[in-house]
Amino acid sequence: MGTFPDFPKSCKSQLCAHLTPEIYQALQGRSTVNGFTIDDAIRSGVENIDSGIGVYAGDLESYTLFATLFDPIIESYHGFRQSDTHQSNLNPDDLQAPNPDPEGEYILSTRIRVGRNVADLPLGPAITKAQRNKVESEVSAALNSLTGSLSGSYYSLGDMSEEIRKQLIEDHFLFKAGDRFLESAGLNRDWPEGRGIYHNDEKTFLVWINEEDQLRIISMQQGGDILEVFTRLTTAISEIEKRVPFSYSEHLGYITSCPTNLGTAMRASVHIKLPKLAADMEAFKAITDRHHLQIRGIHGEHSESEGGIYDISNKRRLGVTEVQCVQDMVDGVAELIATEKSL
Ligand code: ADP
Ligand code: DAR
Repeated sequence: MGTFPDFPKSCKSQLCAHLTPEIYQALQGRSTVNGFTIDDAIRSGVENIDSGIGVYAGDLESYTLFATLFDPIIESYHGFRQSDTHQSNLNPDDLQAPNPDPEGEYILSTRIRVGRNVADLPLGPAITKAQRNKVESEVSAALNSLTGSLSGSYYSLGDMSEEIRKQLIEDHFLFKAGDRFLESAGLNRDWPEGRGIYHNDEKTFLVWINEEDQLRIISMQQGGDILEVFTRLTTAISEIEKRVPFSYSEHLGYITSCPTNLGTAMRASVHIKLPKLAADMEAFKAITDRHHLQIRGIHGEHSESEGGIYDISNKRRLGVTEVQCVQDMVDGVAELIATEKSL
């Protein structure tokens, strides 16, 4: 039987905010069909007191068996109640997205990704090595059967030379080795076995296999033609789903290991240079907050901006559709550029 964690006063995570001794005690001795326990779910936030969230799910069942902890975290982070249902809309025809930077003065590149996990299998924190290798084998075979502009090749991380791996990371195509948050969640187990990347010949369509989720389906290109990036992504998702069943629930949408990605599991981002706004971060953040946008550094989560270039993306993922996620980003970026021009 576990001992209630001794969280320091400095802990600001959703885990610290919502795990009470009563909830923890009531979940002792409970485990999912994959043997995943409440201690497994909270380990990342206990070992990394500076976590923002601090919990990961080991399978779809985690979200119901540990609902007394996950539901208040999901409501606090997403503003999404236990009684709400998620709606999906992946139709590019519903997106109003003229290129906000047709002259290419501000937007360096656009990237839209979704997380997906294979139905009826555990998520990364609880998956076995054999199951993870099966995911790699089945998903890479499905990807290698894609045709036309989506056709390309799969490269497993284990067989990739360090030089190619570094180059792909530098090109922003490949994931880095899992950080300490993922390590504590059990998402880096057996690394790099079972992990890899598929990309089409133009490197505008990529799929990461067995990083934080079992699939990260990515469409990306230089410039600000967000509609073209979204259209390619929705076509790819549809083609892959014909070959691989995704874990989905009416209430939570597409199921992911981290609760922050539930629902659409979509992050639509631009790398954008806004030197004048960067000198007035209060004004910058007022615009991004108004459009539900997040500011990241240019080498991914937990990285810093470089050369006045920022990664701007939608913050909302659950309780909104994919079209709304991208619309948030398009509308926010258009206002950022208009403001930059006016300064
Ligand atoms: P994710 O978006 O998959 O949750 P990260 O924020 O860590 O994860 O980003 C993963 C990689 O994608 C990083 O190398 C980051 O630089 C790159 N990336 C994100 N957005 C863009 C973009 N708009 N253009 C180019 N690269 C991007
Ligand atoms: N670092 C973890 C996860 C936060 C959300 N980002 C993800 N899922 N990549 C935290 O609890 O802060």
